[in-house]
Amino acid sequence: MITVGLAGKPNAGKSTFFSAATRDDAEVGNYPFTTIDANRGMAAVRTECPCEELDERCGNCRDGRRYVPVELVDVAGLVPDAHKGRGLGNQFLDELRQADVILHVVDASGGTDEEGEPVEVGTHDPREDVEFLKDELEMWIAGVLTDNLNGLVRRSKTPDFDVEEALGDVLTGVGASSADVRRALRHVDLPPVGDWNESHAEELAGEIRALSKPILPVANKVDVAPDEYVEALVDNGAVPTSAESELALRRADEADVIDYAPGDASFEITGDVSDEQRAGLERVRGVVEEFGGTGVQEALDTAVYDLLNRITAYPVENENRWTDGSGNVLPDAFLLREGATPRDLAYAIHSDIGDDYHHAVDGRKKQRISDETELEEGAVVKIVTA
Ligand SMILES: Nc1nc2c(ncn2[C@@H]2O[C@H](COP(=O)(O)OP(=O)(O)OP(=O)(O)O)[C@@H](O)[C@H]2O)c(=O)[nH]1
Ligand SMILES: [Mg+2]
Repeated sequence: MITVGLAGKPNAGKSTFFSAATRDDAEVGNYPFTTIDANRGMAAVRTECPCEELDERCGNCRDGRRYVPVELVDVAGLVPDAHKGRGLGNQFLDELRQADVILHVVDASGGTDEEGEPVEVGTHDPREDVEFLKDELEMWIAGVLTDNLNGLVRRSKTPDFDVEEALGDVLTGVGASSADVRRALRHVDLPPVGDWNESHAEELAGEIRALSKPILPVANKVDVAPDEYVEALVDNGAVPTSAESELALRRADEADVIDYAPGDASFEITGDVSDEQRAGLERVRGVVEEFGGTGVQEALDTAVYDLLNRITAYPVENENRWTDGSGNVLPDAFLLREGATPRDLAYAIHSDIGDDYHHAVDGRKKQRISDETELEEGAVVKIVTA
């Protein structure tokens, strides 16, 4: 399961985003450090369901919009120098350990200062908030490395020392995989471990951070943010969002007052609403029309499909009807790394199926495909076991 982390300074809207994306109710407040213990819940990324190519809908999507589960973690706000224990300190970093990718929620409205204290909208330039998360993560990882530096140097003198293995052991605490360690070592030009000092540890930490914790900035509160701030953040790759608008739409949809599927660029009022409710929904409509949606779904999709390079693959047992053994159409969807092969899909389903993998059949061509085939987004595949 992919884990997406929500991080950023206090009061930026992380818990609001979390509640909107998961339908869990996390505590929200207009003051710093509302969240102390992390919230965890299930969110989803959205993609086109292959059942649109069939005569009937599969029953596992919403009119062709397929939602594939991912885990979402909303952590306590962090302030500069958190790695030294400021604010709530290091705890949030430990909670980001499992995160495969991080959404950095930035308050684009300029209505909170760098510590998350409310100030007049437009008075704090959010561009100042963008870099510090990366720095804090790097210093956290560098701290783990330097704390273990003496041990590493000592181990490096033993005959069967393996640098990747040793670093992998040290860095499990930050959630770096052995593949991340291997790739990071290839990207940096460092002397043998026996000669490392703190600056070498910091250099490696930068690479490890980039590989194991990619960050997507999210420009939140666009409903009240000055255009200048939003544009500047978007130019820097941020996805504009209004978590509060998304929360309002999801709640109204659950109450059957509107028809809205997360990620849509429009919605329709279908139920009885009071004048006040209607006015609120029309305000949200203004945001949705201006930005092509609330951005919450887009942020999740961009993080998983673009930053983590995932594709969606659908295993089936019947390659003609795209069903499982019980006749369910396209029952499961798996998020695989780009370049994944049918065997990787088999392992994603279950390690036994991976071990017993014999060959695979393409659900569209109805033909056997080679083991080296790189699956594409929306692949429908029958796995045949030995
Ligand atoms: N206008 C506007 N306000 C928002 C939006 N998202 C969140 N807020 C408000 O911003 C304040 C902080 O929201 P939270 O979700 O508690 O922020 P947080 O980042 O989790 O804060 P901490 O837990 O303290 O770190 C609350 O008053 C929210 O209602 C948004 O999209 N637009
Ligand atoms: Mg919070």
